[in-house]
Amino acid sequence: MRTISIILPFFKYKHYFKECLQNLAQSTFKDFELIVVLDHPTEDIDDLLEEYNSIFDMRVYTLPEGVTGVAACRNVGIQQAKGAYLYFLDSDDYVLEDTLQNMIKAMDHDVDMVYGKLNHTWNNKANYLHKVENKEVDEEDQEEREQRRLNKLSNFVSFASYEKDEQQAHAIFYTMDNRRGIRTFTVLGNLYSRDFVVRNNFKFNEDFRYYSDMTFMCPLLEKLNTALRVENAIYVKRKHNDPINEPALSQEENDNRFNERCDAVEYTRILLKEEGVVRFCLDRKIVSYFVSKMSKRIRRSQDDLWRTDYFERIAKTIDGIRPEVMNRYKRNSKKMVACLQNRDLKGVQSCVRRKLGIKKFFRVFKNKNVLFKLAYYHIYSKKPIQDNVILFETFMAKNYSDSPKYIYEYIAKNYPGKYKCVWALNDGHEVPYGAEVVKRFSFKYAYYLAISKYFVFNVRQPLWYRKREGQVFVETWHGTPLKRLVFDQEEVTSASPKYKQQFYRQRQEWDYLVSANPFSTKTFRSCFMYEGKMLEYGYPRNDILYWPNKDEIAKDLRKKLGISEDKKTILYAPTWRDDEHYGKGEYKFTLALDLKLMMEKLSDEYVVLLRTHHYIADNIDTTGLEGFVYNLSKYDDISEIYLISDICITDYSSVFFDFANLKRPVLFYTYDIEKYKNQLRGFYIDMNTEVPGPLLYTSEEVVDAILNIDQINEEYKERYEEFYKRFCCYDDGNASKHIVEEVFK
Ligand code: C2G
Repeated sequence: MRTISIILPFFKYKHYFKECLQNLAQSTFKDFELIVVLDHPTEDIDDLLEEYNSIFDMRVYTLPEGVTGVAACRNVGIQQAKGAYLYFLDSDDYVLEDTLQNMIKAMDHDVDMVYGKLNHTWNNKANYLHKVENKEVDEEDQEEREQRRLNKLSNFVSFASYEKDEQQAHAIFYTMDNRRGIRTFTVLGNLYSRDFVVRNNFKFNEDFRYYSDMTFMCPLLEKLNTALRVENAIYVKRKHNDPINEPALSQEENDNRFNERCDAVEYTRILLKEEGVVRFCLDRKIVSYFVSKMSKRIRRSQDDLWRTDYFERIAKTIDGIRPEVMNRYKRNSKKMVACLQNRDLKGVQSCVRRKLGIKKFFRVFKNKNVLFKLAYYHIYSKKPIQDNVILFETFMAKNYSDSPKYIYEYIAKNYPGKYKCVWALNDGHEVPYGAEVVKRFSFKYAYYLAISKYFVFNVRQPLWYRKREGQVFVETWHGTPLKRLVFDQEEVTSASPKYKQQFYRQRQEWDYLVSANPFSTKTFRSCFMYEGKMLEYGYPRNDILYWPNKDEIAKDLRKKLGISEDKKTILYAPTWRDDEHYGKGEYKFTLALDLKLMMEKLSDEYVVLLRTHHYIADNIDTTGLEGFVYNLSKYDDISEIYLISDICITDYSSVFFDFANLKRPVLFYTYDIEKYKNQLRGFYIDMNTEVPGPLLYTSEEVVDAILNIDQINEEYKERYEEFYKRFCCYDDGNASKHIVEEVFK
């Protein structure tokens, strides 16, 4: 007999399942049987099952026709299990190498249950571990946290006034999944004695799709005699970062969900003793849900169901709570529940108003920066939209550049006085043609977000922006995609884990999206799930590369920067790396290109124009390289820099798509391509065969390529031409004109 039976239901998302199995295969504890229960999957997983059948002691069962759900799968698992202990593992989650081993060690004591630890993540195991390892752990802080936890626990036991149920109270405290203030019953992360489960006939109620865990867990907790806690047995519960296309059960939107929550609580109550800590916690859970989550919906939701049917439904469930449950709630919450029990909707709404008002007050008090947002919602958004106002922003107001700059200048030159143009610029520097300049996230910015008719942005709008009817949003974006974006990215390591969800909402506010080539059009449709109007005229930011006076502009700029006329120039413009950052939007950059070597070998003929991405917070030290390296990282507009660059070196930045319009040589310094491709992003095109220049891996190779640039030009001539036809086909110097004529009719 195996020691552990792992019960693993599978419904969908093969790629998560694969990772789950891969991680399980790395477990140091091997003495388990794996019981996979299939809930009518639509993906073909035969290859996976076959592969792992030879690695694990594995049995696969399928739910009968007409039966579905994780509850049914787990019940089949329990029935079929032969191991001494049961462990539930969901196919989209994973365990760490030592999780099972650590639990089994504790099971030596022969207990009903060992509870481990549930950690939440949005990431795969490699990224999860990377984050855990890089988290600075302050030992004092950890001790303090542990103490706080113990206090909370003893508080919890006495607070429940069920001292005799101390064992159960401990178990509840450690096994409930405490996410965002609502504690949920979950079976995950614990090891159960099979004998204990079978003897007591604990089962999941198969009528429930979302809330069956409580039907298994509550009676089990009530019967628990002996349990132990193991701190270092981690179950990693994974949130899906694409809840739009691949929602986890907890992220699924379903009209039945609400009623099921109430039904499950009422059903579970029947299985429990009238008095006792488990019943107490079950009741408290539904009250907390009502007070902290549902009440907001009652006040704010557009859907009237929250004030009618749902209101009635939860009132019925809450009528059945034990009276002592309300003891430790705050006065306003008690009043809210009393109003609910009297079916007094207005009373509940006024309690919610008070609660939210107090919360908002403290938020403003703590952080005055939110004041402009309040002004945006409550004052500015009530003012009329002004038909002639256009708000422009590039790279979170870090500079005056990119396509919005060229669209703005076209408007300023061709329609003087017709529009009031406003630029968001953090350093507040002036812009030509007299546009008003406002700081991002200021009162004025909030004002213009609310009353402008038009928006021309090259990045996403602020999360708190809510487009008003009549406003027109032009999203220019900021590059032809080489690296995978948003919905095409499996892991989102750098941005907020809610990135995809937020993006999905934000892109619905875009009326127009600018595309520089057919490839971008196709890719944006998929990576942004964008269905709106596409402006396929090329990039306004590339217009300058076709202007008849571009050589004059270049000459002036060289003079302004003090670059001597007899030197040729090499632009080095790398991108940022998702995993190397200090804080939000602030990335590290370690220069891997040996500029000293370049100076040694190339300075007779060349100078280097160094340009880091706007996300990079590090200031590259160029001491000793004066006169050879010009750091143009703070220069507003890279398009102007292209004009004075004879060669462009980049890595995975989209700059080469634009630079190629000049038909000048491009080199790729891709020293970390394997990591970038496999771990960080992945690419849309094949870097080895489709980009218009060689991939170089060392500084020596870069120097060599520059010394032999004519030969490289010859070698890559054909590929360059194909590339140009494919990616530069729309650019002709008139993108701004076409876009203005179409949008501002
Ligand atoms: N850029 C720059 N200097 C750099 C790198 C980039 O000025 N050293 C500017 C270029 O205009 C470039 C744009 O920022 O086209 C976007 O930079 P990428 O390096 O391509 O990276 P990212 O900001 O992640 O955008 O579809 C494009 C993607 O969204 C990539």
